[in-house]
Amino acid sequence: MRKATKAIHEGKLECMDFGQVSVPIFQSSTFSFPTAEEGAARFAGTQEGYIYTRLGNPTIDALERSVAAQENGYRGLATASGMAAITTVYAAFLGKDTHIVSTDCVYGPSRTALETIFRRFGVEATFVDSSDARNIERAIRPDTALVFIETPANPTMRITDIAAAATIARLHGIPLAVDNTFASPYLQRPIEHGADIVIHSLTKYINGHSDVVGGMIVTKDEALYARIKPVLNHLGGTMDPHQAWLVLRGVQTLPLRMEKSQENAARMAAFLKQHPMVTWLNFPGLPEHPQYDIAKRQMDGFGAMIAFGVRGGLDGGRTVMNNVRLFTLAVSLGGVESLIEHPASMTHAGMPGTARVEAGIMDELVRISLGCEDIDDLLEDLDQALNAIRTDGGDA
Ligand code: LCS
Repeated sequence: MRKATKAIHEGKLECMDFGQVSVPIFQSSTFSFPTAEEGAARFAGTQEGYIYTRLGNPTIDALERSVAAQENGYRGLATASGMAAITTVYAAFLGKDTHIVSTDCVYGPSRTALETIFRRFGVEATFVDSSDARNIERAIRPDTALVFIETPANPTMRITDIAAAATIARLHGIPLAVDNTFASPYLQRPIEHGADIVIHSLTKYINGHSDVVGGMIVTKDEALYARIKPVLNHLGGTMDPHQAWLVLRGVQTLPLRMEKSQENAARMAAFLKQHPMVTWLNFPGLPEHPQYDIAKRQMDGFGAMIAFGVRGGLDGGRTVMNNVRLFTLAVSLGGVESLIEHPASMTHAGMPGTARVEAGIMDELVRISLGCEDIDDLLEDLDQALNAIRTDGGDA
């Protein structure tokens, strides 16, 4: 099956067939055993069958199979949130006296969790600009146990060469995990480029309707799955069946939404590029983007996220955010509605200011997530909000 077909048809239930077209919600926390012997056999792993929803559930399984198939991975593990997916992967590979190499401009809490919680458990972290993969190589130490990259990165839109990172990690025998949230499997499948683990915040494009928080871990093979699954089950950051059902509903239109959103983003990037109030623009679909060639090689499209700066710096950005009428001023991304936010004071406010600037997250950076509205309405809205800088904000 091709990817748009997979999005709709993978992950159907193979049991209990009443002819249902949609996957039912198995809103049951526990499952009965026909006999004591069978209950014991299910616990021993010698007999297939559900036990308890934290350990497995048919609705959640359907979503795991859907996303794993779209990523061309072995299997998926659904989690309560994207952060539960990330911290579960950290916990599966990191411990006392181990070290992680991570992209510096990852989603703020992915970095803060390492610098605060995991540091208390004796984990050391080095954050590098992984858009030059040689920086990953230079940061690897004998105790490095995980390489974690995010590409495109939130919010700078820097791109990391997944194949180059995978070659380096493999050479040192270290697993490579990739946060694929910004691209979604429709535009990028890291396992095809040599990654071992793919992580998603399902909250974003995969669900796509700004009504669910969820996450997913997809592994390349059975051994990695077997290593991560007990960690997830014991730490308990698992998904709920109703949550899984909502995401199963959303994922079926991922290809349609992604096509429309990225078409809107390309039009918006061209518009912002020539706007007199815009001082700089980061969008991987522009040939002047520093990693345009890498993005072109490893992605099937450039996505729908744009970062930019405006005349008047932070004050100018504030004016834009306070003057939009159609764009919604809110964090998150990847929904059908277009959003605008300010990373330095919102999503990435937990990072120390110096680390933020080093990672390219300037105070003036404004981030937009393009949704599926009519592009002309979006262009008119941002144009009037940008033009408000002339009278209202900054030094313009
Ligand atoms: N990974 C990336 C790349 C993200 O952008 C986010 C959330 C997460 C992981 C965490 O996922 P969650 O636990 O929220 O499902 N990013 C957000 C953002 O940029 N604004 O609000 C949330």
